[in-house]
Amino acid sequence: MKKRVKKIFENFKEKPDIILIKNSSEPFIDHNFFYVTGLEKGLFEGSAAVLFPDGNVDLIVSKLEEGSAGKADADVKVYKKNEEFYELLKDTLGSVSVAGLNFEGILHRDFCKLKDMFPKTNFFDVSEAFAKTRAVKDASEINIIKKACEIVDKVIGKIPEFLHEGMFEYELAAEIDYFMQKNGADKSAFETISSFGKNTAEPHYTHGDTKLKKDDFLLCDFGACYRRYNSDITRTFVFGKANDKQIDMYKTVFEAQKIGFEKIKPGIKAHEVHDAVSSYVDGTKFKGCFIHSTGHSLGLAVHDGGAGFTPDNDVELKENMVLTVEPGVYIPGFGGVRIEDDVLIKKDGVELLTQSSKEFIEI
Ligand SMILES: [Mn+2]
Repeated sequence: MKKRVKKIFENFKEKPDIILIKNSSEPFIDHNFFYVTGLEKGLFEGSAAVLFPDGNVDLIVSKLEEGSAGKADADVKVYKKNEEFYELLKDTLGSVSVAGLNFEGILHRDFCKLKDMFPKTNFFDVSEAFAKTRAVKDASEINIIKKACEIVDKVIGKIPEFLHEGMFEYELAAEIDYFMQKNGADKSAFETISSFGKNTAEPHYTHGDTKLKKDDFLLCDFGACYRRYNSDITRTFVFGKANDKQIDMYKTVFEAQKIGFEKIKPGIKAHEVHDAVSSYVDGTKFKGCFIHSTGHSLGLAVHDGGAGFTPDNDVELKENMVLTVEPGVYIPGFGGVRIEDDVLIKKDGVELLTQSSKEFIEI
């Protein structure tokens, strides 16, 4: 993990003396804490990691995390009472003059406390350096993400068995979540989307008590969280016989995704992928029906920052970035189609990490 810490410091023109990662209580736990420690188990509420330019890491953790923290390649300091935490932090930071903080991860209350405690220290935001470093995955991260993708592929294969006429959306969501864990996921990466009929036209609908009817669309969008890394997949089906409009929508999205895959390569800008995909959809009868961005970076967070395929993202694509490619077409009151896969950027294109079939639509 020392390599990762050094890489973060390399992403600055003017380096800070140290970087401090400070966790609060769930859900305000910084993913970067796990990025720099590689720790897979433990909650680490109220913990801190202090990073040094030579790659060394000091951890300050509560007594109840002492065992878990011991697995990290770091110097571990343990506190029992809150005041002890701040004493240990003072010892570790000493009189640093420039300290980096993740402004996207620290509570404002904690920031104020730090400013009071260290009035001579200049704190600045290092969130971009973290995002930039984390966007390019190392070999161990790629292996873990591949496993998270294998899990969702297995579940997609099971979906036809789960379905029966009249079932509720929440029942399908429960089956998906259960089978992810049964196949090794630690948990769902996010609240599973399982939508039927016209609900499929709402991209971020989760699930409710709509019943599955014959010839309706059904859309499943879910991910597995495995050893803290996430996968994310979407498939859309018709339960029964697809009509011409449904087939047209599906073919358009299928083609749009292919255009995205073909466009992706190191050296181009992230928005170019989105531009290619959205202009294709806008050249069909479904103009204006693709209402979100083409994809996002994937990693410790489901929306990992850094390299998303959004209309305004100028970030240059690099080898070993992992992103989703997920075009969609949505018609309010009728339904929507989205197809999503996870890709690894290689020297001359993409490797598909999720490999579930999408040739079929009727189930
Ligand atoms: Mn996604």
